[in-house]
Amino acid sequence: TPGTKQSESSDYEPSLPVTEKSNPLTRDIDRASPSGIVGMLEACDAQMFQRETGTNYQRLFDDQVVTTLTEVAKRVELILKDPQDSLVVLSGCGTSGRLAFFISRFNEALKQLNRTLVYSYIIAGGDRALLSSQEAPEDDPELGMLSLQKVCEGKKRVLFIGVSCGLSAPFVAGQLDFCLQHPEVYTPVLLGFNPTHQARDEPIPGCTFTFRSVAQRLQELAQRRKAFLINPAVGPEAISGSSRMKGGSATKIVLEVVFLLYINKGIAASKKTSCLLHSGILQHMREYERAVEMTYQHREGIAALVENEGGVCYLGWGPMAFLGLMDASECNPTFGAGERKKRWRGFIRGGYKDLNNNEGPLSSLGPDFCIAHEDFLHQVLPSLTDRDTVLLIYTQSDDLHEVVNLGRKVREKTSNIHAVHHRTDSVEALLNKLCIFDTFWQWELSTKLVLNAVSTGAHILKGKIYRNHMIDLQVTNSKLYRRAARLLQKLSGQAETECEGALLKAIYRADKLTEEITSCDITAHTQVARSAKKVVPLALVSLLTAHCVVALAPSVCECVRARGNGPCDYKALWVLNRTIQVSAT
Ligand code: S6P
Repeated sequence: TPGTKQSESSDYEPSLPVTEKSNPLTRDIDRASPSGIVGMLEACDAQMFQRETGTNYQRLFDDQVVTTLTEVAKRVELILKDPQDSLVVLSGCGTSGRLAFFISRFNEALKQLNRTLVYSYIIAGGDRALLSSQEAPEDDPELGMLSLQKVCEGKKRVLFIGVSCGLSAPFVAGQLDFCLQHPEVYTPVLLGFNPTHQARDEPIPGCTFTFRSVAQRLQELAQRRKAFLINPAVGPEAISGSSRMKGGSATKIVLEVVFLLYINKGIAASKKTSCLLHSGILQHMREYERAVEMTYQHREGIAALVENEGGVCYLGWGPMAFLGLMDASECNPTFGAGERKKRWRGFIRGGYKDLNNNEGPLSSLGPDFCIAHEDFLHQVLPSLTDRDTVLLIYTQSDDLHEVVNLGRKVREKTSNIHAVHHRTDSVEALLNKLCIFDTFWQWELSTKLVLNAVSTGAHILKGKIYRNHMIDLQVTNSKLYRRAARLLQKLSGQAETECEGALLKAIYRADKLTEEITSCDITAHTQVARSAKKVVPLALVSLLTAHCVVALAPSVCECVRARGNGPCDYKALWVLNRTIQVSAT
């Protein structure tokens, strides 16, 4: 089975796919100091490159994975050689879709080489999902299929790369199924980080296939190189299920090592043998590994950024700025971070002109979609205080006068201003612009890791995480609904039916489960959950405190801790709830 070796005897939480397991390395991350948090994230990220683990899952550096990447690289080359009527389409939901967009910027590199642009992206929910959480379209396979059809209209050869870290998104399954039905045009590639047998097998309403059945069909075709499966395990996420972290980083690494083969110094891959391609891929992967190591050499600097109280703004220049927009947009669904004054926001120098997205300016959708530095100056700067943090993100290629000018304006309002700055001292890299490409991709990865660490760490310190689980997740699609139900079971120790019942009561704000509620399907539940707040905390507290006065706990983690591992400490919970009620009023 691609993705797995023979035995998994030493596996833990065997019923869960790798991407949903809780990572033993971060079990106490909620109690760690800022520096301790960053240290744990470092250990987790290092797992991406681990050659040998006790679990026997296929890994990034495994021969079979690198060979598949080599084959995919050859398909990319065919398209680059004959770009008329051809396309490489990258697609995904949430973070995977944002990375599809980000990586499709390889077009910029092709532009510099005077080559025809071949990369295109699809994100579930359209471009607004680049900047905000749109979790529902993830469940819609037909939408996936239709959007693929639209992008590929008139094309004769398409290399479709569907990214779903958990091998779970119906949106991507619909697209892959469509590719399998039209092999004369489409070569499907599936990228994710679970072995095939752990792909999601839940029925998809209105479909005859599940994600797993699609993955299995791909696997059969992969033997004849008519489809490709890239699914190494990179270890469980630092925060369970948060695939924006390692899943996102590994997506970036895997796709870039393939695409880089044709950019680097303009060497045509056709002149390279399979063996050279193979070693080129390995070499790039090692460079990314080194970039990760070098990033965490700044552990204390990153840790200092983790301690922030108010709002956080990322002000970025160049492509790197999108990483700020991406990280900020992910805080809301991941941690339930929504309070206006404590918002995470990202800004890019020239706004939509610099973003260069398919649908153009989206500012009319509301203030959260105003993303230019100008917008920051008008909307945010006037009310900025010392409690707020501003992080400048730039490289040596950006206009340093501009950086300094904006930095000065911010400094008048808050002393909490910091920078992620990349530069190279290599003369060769400075002289040869093509050479700098490698460095750029690694700078981007490094920036992504820093921002992920800052936002994840800050929310841990704010009490949004219990052990390594996000408690206040939004239950806005079927994957998150299932994850929430599982989490309730794990933390309350109660039976599946009780937990799902408590979840539904919290979604519908109901004392009893009526037939009207229980007869609805998950899609309907998640639609209602979209406008309900603190669903999981409420369900959990109600499961834990049968007779307590229950408030909507701002830090439900304290409630769970009060319970400890033994019987519920009702007195502690009651006192805690009183405190919460008093502080709330
Ligand atoms: C995860 C993030 C989500 C996922 C999305 C797609 O941290 O909040 O938006 O990216 O659910 O997941 P997957 O497994 O299909 O890549």
